[in-house]
Amino acid sequence: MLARKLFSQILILFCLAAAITAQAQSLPNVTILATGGTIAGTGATSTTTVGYTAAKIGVEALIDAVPELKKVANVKGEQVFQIASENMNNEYWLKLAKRVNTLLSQSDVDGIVITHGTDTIEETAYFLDLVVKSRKPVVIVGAMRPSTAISADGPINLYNAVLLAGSKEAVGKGVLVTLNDQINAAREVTKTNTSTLDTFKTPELGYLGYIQGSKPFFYRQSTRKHTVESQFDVSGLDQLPQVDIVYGYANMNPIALNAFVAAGAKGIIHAGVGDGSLNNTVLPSLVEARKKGVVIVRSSRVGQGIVARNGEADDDKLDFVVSDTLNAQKARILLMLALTKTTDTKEIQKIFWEY
Ligand code: DAS
Repeated sequence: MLARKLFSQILILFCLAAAITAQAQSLPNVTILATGGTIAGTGATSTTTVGYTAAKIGVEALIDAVPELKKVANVKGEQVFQIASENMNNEYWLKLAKRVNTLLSQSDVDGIVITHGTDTIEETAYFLDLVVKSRKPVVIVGAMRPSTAISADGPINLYNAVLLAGSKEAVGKGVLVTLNDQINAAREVTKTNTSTLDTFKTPELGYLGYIQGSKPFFYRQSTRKHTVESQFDVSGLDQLPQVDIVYGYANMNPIALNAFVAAGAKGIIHAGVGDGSLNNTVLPSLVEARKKGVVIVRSSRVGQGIVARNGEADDDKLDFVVSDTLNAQKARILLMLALTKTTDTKEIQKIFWEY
């Protein structure tokens, strides 16, 4: 009698184990790479939504705070670094990109989520969009409220990011940014509000899609080169060329520009007024910089629209490049990577029209 009871208990345990294994095998394997930011932030009280400290909570605590993750993926966590993302730099980018590519080359990794501060999410996303060597989903996620706040947005954003990174719909779409149930493309996404939950938008060109009821919905995709179509490879790099940004405004002067060039900048992004217009006070310094071999890219501080080649300046004569629709911070990223390949301005202009 006892033996029969024991046998049936063992059988039940075996069936349970088999069911759990089957469920785990049916779920995608998603690795969460944590880098800091508000999503890992803590405030003094539950109503502290400004003046909190970013980058305090580790990846395991972020995962433990959302037990629902286990329903949508087999999740592993790694703390790559722990910073407020205003402190992001090229060294962190290279470290992150190399780790992403190593993990994505493994057959037991189906997708990656990167938790990140919101201040430079759009830059990290675009950098990775240009250097990730896989079609597998890479989803970057942040939060606008710290984890300790009432209605913190981090947990639901992380849940959405993990289900998106494990979805077949996200395969081949390039690096994605998701917060607030919205899905944005890395190339065009930008932070549009200093503090609201819906801050990440793709003004004019629009979201790629939404996440609703634990399911991603796509309505368009980027037409520019990214990930496996990209010629850029950081595997052998331990630094990136210095490229700086000069901001255009009324009554501008060339002091900052001259300082960047003197400090050894290999490229300058000029975030001009309007359609990338150049103030007469800085044009001579730009010409001088170009003569020294510094590559000049005309972008715009406006943020939307195409910077027309030979529109507000004779780019053919000046041997300048135009940024197409890339804002200054994204143009800087593309120029840095382009300079790892060539200093030929005709080649670089082609790159700005392809990526
Ligand atoms: N300082 C911001 C950052 O780390 C906090 C955030 O919004 O994530 O980008």
